[in-house]
Amino acid sequence: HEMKLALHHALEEGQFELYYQPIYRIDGPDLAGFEALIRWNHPEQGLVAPLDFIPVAEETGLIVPIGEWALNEACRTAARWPAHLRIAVNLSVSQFRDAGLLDTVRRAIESNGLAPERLEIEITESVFLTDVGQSLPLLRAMKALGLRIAIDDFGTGYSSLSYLRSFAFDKIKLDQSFVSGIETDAGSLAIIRAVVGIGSGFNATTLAEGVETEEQLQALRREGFAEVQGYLLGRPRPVGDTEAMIAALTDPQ
Ligand code: G
Ligand code: G
Ligand code: MN
Ligand code: NA
Repeated sequence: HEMKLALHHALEEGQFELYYQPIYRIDGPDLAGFEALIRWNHPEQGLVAPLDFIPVAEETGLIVPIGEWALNEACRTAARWPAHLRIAVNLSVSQFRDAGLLDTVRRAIESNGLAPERLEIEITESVFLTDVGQSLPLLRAMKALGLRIAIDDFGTGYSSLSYLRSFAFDKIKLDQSFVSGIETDAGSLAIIRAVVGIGSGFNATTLAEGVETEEQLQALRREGFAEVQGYLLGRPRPVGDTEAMIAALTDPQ
């Protein structure tokens, strides 16, 4: 249909762009890296958010070439940053049905000369709802390449916790809905504490998403979260702004 043609055209015409949102270690706070978030520069509609086109890309299979572009662009960009900065890239569950995914990931790091431990793959827990027989070996193969694997939007999916035993995630990204309730809602605080326990028990880094206030940041620090991301610390920005920010941090003047 129309949207499929438009997305195909967008890829050929270079209308996709990556924005980068900073991720901080909560102590310091020190910059740990960035999450790459795709945008579509539509010639008439302007900047289109991923929720308005990623679902169609998934249904039509175009997520495979679009995802390959995003992965390569993120690795190409991060390869010129200081080596202590990581790059996180989101993968849709539907990308795990593509037999070429592992080769795509390997090519993205090798052709851009990015040290594999600098790349973090973000995947939601729904990857464990379907096709576990295919996605689990793929996750393990990616880890064997030296990449880090993060579970995204943690706590919002439909799967049970049992998948945590079947794969050693490097990071747990707690969904922002729990962060927004941290001061007002005893249930959110209880979940935040439980996730700190899960992270320490599974040796996974804990990251809280959607941090918007100083009070939330302080509560997360007090509860022992390791990393934070959110509008309080920095919004997703284009590559030029992102690299100006990196330069200002690393350049003594
Ligand atoms: O940036 P927000 O920026 O609106 O992102 C919305 C959603 O889009 C998030 O759930 C994120 O995981 C997803 N997303 C952003 N960039 C990409 C991408 O490059 N590939 C895939 N598959 N999903 C992405
Ligand atoms: O699903 P994923 O976590 O990959 O997507 C992150 C989404 O959250 C993106 O759309 C991003 O723009 C958005 N986001 C990042 N920080 C904040 C924040 O502090 N508040 C809100 N409301 N959204 C945020
Ligand atoms: Mn994400
Ligand atoms: Na998320």
